[in-house]
Amino acid sequence: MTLWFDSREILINGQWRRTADTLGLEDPSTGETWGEIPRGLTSDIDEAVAAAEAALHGAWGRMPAFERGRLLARIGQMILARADELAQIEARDVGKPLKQAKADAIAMARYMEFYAGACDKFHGETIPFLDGYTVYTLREPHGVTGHIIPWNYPMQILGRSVGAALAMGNACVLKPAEEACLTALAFGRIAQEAGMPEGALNIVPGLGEEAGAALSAHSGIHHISFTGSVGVGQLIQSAAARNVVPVTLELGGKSPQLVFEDADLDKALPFLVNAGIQNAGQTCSASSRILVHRSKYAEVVERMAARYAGLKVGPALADLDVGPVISARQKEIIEGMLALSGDLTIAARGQVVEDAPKGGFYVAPTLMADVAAHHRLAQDEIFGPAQVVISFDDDDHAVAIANGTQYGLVAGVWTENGGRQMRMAKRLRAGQVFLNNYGAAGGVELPFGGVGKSGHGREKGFEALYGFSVLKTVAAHHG
Ligand code: TXE
Repeated sequence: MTLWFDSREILINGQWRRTADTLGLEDPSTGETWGEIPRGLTSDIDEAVAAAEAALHGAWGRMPAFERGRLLARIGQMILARADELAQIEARDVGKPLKQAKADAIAMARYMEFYAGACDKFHGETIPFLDGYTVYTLREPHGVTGHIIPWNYPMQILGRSVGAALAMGNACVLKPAEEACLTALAFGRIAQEAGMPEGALNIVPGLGEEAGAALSAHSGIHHISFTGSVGVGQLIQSAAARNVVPVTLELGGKSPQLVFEDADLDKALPFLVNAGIQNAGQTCSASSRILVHRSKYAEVVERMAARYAGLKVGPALADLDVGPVISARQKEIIEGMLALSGDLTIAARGQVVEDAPKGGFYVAPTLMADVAAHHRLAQDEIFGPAQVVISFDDDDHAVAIANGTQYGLVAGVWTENGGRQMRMAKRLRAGQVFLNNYGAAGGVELPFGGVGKSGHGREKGFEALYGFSVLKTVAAHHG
């Protein structure tokens, strides 16, 4: 595959340039290194933050809100026009099946469209106050925002985070993941072609402990948004605390789907399985726990197992059900966790296709049954194509299991009983609850984020604009 841009270049102040050192670019489908990406260092981050600060006082800072909207809309259109090409790049870089990569490209465009329309519609208000005063609020950008994103959904996570931040007039410094940064670099090229003023968007890939740590600890940033592991989220929050800057953390989960005795199983089944194996299970909102009422347990396990047995795993560009996982390290972590399944029933496994390249990072999807709610595999994020099925006796029991992990990102509920739907929506400890669906087709309009160790703050939808702006109160006394 030939890229239309130089993958070794970073974007600072509207200029593309190489870094002192590079990192290898690995193809998860083959395990082969096929190129190089930049290794951003502290000095590059310093420069990017300075460029972003300068942009706030330059053309970007002066750009009217509706012009920002036009710019984001243009970027959205250009992404759509190149969606196939971006999908090819993402599939190769992340290892995700082409169809899923295409959906991600379209979602990135949708974020641009959504936030384009929001730029000039998100504003302050006037507040009735004492006689002789006029009081109003201004919604202002934080200033320089840092964005550290992972490798699992580079386009979607970039879109939701950078899209909302730019919409509010922030100047961004983006540190994509070292495992997959190509579409972020492509986004930078597109944004520039669309007319992004210099310094408004700076992109510096690099290692987490170098470029990422430098960005999160930088005293020149005014907000940081992070999606990734709990451990790194804790580091980011500590770094942000030292500079007293707000932080948005999205840290994954152990999201359940609850299947009650009156569930429409024909409707539920595709969601039960897809939410576990999509993107090889490397999804923050993956539904890795399926909780089933005892009366339906055997049937659900049997029907999920039948689907698992038909799952085909292979190279991203072959566009099968499941691609490889991102890296040899991630494969090792997942297999290490699955090795803990000795006391469980393996209900079914998917198949790695025979002609899958031997060096690729393939993991056979695994469905585990008869799992106790406190088992490690039912408590810890696996971040691979694996699900556990747990039985429950009644509604209270289901809620206790569902809420019984350290996470709280997403929950799905399958029941035809309207009263139970409403009760569950209130009782489940999660940032998003889906009733008789799961994931709502991505839904860029729907606020997203967690409670507990899943993080805090909300991205996506209109709600994100609160997080990426700061309120100023103006009180005028005029007698
Ligand atoms: O994540 P990291 P990893 C979870 C999932 C997975 C585990 C490890 O359970 O198995 O995390 O994945 C940057 N300072 N999720 O190791 O390290 C890094 O460069 C600043 C859940 O890939 O958290 C990358 O850009 N930044 C998840 C980003 O953080 C640092 C998505 C994510 O990497 C840093 C990914 C540091 N010290 C993993 N160290 C989700 N919520 O969707 C790393 N980074």
